[in-house]
Amino acid sequence: MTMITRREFLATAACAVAATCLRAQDQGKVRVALAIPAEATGPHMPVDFVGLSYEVQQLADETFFSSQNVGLVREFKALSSQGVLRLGGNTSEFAYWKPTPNSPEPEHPVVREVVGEPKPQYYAVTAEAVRSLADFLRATGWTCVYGIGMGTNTPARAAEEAAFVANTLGERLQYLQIGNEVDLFDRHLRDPRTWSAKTYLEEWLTLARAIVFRVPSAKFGIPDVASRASWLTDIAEQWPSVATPPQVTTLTHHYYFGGPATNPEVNIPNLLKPATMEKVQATANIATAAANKMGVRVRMTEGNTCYRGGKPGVSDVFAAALWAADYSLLLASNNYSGVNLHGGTGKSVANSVGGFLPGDVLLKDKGETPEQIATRPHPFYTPIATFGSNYALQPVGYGLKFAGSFSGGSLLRTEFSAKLQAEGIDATAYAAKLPRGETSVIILNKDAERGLELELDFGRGSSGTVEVETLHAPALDSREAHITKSMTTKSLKQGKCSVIVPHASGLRATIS
Ligand code: BDP
Repeated sequence: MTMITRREFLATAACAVAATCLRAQDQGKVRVALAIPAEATGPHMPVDFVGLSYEVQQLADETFFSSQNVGLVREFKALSSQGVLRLGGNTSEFAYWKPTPNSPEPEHPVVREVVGEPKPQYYAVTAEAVRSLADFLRATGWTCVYGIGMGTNTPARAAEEAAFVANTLGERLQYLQIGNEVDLFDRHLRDPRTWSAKTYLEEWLTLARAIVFRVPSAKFGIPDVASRASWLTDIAEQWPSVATPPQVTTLTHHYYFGGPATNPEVNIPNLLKPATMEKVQATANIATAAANKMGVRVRMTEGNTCYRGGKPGVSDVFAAALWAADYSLLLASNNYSGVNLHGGTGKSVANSVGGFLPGDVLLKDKGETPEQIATRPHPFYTPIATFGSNYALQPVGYGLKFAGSFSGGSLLRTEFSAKLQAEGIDATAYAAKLPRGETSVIILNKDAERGLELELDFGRGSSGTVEVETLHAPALDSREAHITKSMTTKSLKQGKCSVIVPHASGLRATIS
């Protein structure tokens, strides 16, 4: 038996009470039996599945990704002991490499200014910032997917930066990316008449080859599109005809459920309804088919609930936790190698979308005072919020963490989600064999009203105790989330146990 502190006891007791209240409010309970398969025939979920995405501009503050920034180090470690930090975003196109304090600023091309896209405000990424990043990665146990600009960069500068980054990050560098959301370059960075997956690939090869010349072992993720998954198909088709191809280990794309904040369609019911995940599945089908053709895996390197910085009341509430857990596990069951949810400081993300966050305007129009608005995380979707020098995991981050408990395991192939939805409840479920051999099931009851009573059948031969952990908050629109371990363990009876998953909550049952 594990000892728990008084504080933990009170938290757990409060949760048990809360869960009872929630159950009392459940409008009818749906009863379903789920038979957990014995064999893990599904994809392996890498230990570093969990990831975060930040703007490259975040590096302009050399003290941010630093081992001295203890609050941020703590939150990264709490989210995952082995995550992946991806640096990219719109601002990556306006970074220039500054190897020494005396290096002059290069000449920059003129680009079109478009509403919603970042203003062409150039800034330096210094050697000091990269050194500090390396220390931060060592302190957190994380690795990095490092974004080099494409929009306004030159092959010579890209190669020089890559060489320094590869050398300084060493094995903490997973791979490089060149260019962010290249499928949108026709808006402001390239000629819309000629820009395509084909012209992109030609340009990419020039930059990647310049990098490989300096860093022969360089690995790449490609193409980091915003939404056109068809570019992955195009690239996979063109790839066999590329002479001496650079080493691509991962196909990458982004995903935002919707946006911007002013869009009324971006709301909790739409975020959580099954049709949202059906669209995610459709994109995953395209992406994984392309990846299989190239013999690589897919990573969703940047995404979240609502683009242009998120929507208050949707991105920063408990609904986002359930969305993040469901989204991550759906991608894991599609053999994705990981998910990077976008966030960072309000300033860096505001700069990435043209200087301000539409969510702020929304709150102001609703009559919130600047003091009230300041209590919100900025950007609204950030998994880890910055409040002065304090950092705090947000609901969306708790959802990612909950899903991340399967990391290192192998998924069991099930039809659970279809079965639950056939019963008319908006719930999904996933199962995995964990690295130490335990079988674990995660049930996400996204339904706003109905509770679930599940009979989990682990098979007649199964015995042992069942540990239960819940993902919960008072309501879908609460600006909080909790992951709580139940104090009591249940025993399997003839391989079975029953659990109740109240509406708007998640539950993880693990047999040891
Ligand atoms: C993506 C950009 C990123 C933005 C984000 C957003 O890559 O820089 O911060 O959207 O709109 O398109 O919130």
